[in-house]
Amino acid sequence: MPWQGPIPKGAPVETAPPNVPEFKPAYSGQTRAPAVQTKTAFQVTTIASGFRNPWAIAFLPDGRMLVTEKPTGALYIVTPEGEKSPAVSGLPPVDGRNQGGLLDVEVSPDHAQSGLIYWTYYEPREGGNGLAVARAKLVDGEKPCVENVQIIFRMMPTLESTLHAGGRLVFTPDGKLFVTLGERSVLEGRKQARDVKSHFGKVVRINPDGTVPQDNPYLSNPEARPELWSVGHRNILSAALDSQKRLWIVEMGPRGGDELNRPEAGKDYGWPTIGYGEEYSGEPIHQRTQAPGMEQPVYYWDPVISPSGMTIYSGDLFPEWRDNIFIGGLSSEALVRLVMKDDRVVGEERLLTDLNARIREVVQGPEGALYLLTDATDGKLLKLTPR
Ligand SMILES: [Ca+2]
Repeated sequence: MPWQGPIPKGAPVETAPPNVPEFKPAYSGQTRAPAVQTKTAFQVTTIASGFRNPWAIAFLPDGRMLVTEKPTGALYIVTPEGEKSPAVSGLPPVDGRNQGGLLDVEVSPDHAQSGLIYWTYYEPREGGNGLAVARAKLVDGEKPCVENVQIIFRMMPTLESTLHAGGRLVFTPDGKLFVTLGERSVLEGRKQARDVKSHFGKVVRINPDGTVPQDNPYLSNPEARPELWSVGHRNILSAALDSQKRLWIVEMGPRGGDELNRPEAGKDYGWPTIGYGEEYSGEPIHQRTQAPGMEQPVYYWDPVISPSGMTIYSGDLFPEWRDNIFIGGLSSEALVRLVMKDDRVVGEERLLTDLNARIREVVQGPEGALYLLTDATDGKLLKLTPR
């Protein structure tokens, strides 16, 4: 349970009525934190455009960026000035329907020596599909390619769905790799979100070569998938480490019920048994919002923001933003900013609403600027700097 002290009062940024007014927060400040406003003047610069529904950005050590395109499965190298390489060749084919495709990309912490990059994608399989994590050596040049592609993790079981893949990758300073996994949306997948025999609706933790860390929390349960870190999630499209190197995630909820969580080893986050939303039809999903043995979200949104992408700011360009959580908003068409105190949300802001753009990704660049992707058939790579 997070800190229970008094939180500041004030009108929230959200003014629309909730979809599920009968669900009440478990504690004061769990939703609709007071609105706050950034004081630093800033500007938004378009670095590059023409990306077909881009999904993720990762920085190479020399300051260039890797950018993924979801439906096409294309990976590009983009200079800070916006010059785009030809698509990197050698990636395995993706199932690019709907929410599938090429998703996250990360640069290995030892990239300067190994040349390795990691990515997630919806993998076409015999009898269905599923999320996969691959790594390979990036070979630069006029026609960039990847060499020695290895699939290091496969979400199991195989099932047919073009929805809720999850797919964010986060390296930790102790040399592990977190992968966030969705529950596939279809009923058969949703039923497995709290089932330790399935990868659906989980955070998993692996070594960068795909092997299982020997201190993973479910290893003593012979029925459990050994990669599991936490269970009971819906669709995790946002994940980042804070200054203490702890993992935070945001889950895409149903109608109402997007959740900010800080997943801890071996804990159950309750989906689909508890939550704060309802079916898109208006039918109930949950009888209740709390249950023994299941964790409460740190914060939730109803109506939803539709989260995708996340960074916890640690740069020098915007001192007032340090340790704030930034989340891309799809349906909310905003960059959502959360001000934190002792692991509670004490302020919320919606930035960039004048762009009228779905924000898919937000990462901090090496110089402390924020870099964003808009989700559109002509998606843009944007940079946010002080004016
Ligand atoms: Ca939950």
